[in-house]
Amino acid sequence: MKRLTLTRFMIEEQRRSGALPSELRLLIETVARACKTINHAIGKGALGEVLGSLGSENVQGEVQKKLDVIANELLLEANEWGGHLAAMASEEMETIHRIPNRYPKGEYLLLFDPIDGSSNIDVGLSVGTIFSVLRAPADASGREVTEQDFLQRGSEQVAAGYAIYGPQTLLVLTLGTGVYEFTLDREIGAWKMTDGPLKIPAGNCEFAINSARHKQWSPAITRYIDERLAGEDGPCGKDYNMRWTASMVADVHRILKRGGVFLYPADHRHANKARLRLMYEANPMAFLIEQAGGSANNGHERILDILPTGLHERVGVILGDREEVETVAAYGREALATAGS
Ligand code: AFP
Repeated sequence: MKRLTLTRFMIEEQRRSGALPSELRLLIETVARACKTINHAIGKGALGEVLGSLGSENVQGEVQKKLDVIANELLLEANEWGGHLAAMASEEMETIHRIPNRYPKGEYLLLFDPIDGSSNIDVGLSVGTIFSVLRAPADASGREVTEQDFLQRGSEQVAAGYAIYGPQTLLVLTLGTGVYEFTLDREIGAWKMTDGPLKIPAGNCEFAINSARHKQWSPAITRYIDERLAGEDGPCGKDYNMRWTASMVADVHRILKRGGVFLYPADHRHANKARLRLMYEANPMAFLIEQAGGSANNGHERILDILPTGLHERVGVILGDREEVETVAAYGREALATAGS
């Protein structure tokens, strides 16, 4: 079966819609090439001396794994000379990375979590790279790009995707016209389309949540999970399954392929305490999920509508099957109405 390569897919998309600028196509090609290099580094494992921690902490106060830093450097080096970008931002860097003056600047902003799920690296579980592309403000071409230029709603994204470094090496991408999956042909190093346009299958009774955090849950989340744990004897009338990989990329990919819902709610006791980062985790995943017919909110507000106040802002995330996500939001509205009455 002849499969489209990523390059041919994007060139044909460019011809079909005329809406895919060459600069954006070349940016995605560059990111995809960097993900191949990251995949190679991860695949070496202990043999490549790339496992374990550095002993340092990142801006999030999280222990940095060697591969967090390696992957971050690979993405910066691959993307800073191409002329597509005005600047980059990463989970691993406190502030933005401007394009050095020795290189031409472009009109896009690239944000990424270089290794998502890094706590899984040393134990051989799937991890990934998440990326998001925004346009730099029109007036930015005549001045230095600032962090403020990145603080755009997720609905402004022009592309988003992730790579998964697992049993297969996958790249899942949206350019705003559907979600497409590419598998790395490791023999020739080409990304080949293996699925798409992806649509989240409805009715899969499967939820992903870290149940150890139940003390953080609001009454609405607790009600939603308790009902699913009650299974066919409870109000759902059917049994549910649970999965938690501690790698958002892996959980989101499972949902895109077979349905279900992912929940990492904000801490109910301290509304500003959440785990996942808005700009380079929640926003790109929300864009992909919505493009595949699903929903993504923070329990009451659509993720892609949130106006960021900081580069590393965190947010509660409920995403996946539209009906399940809406059920959680409805329980939240009911809980608010009850509390207010
Ligand atoms: P790390 O990259 O620090 O491992 O965090 C992964 C993650 O951001 C996301 O991919 C997971 O869904 C979530 O954190 C797992 O959080 P818990 O470790 O609290 O389950």
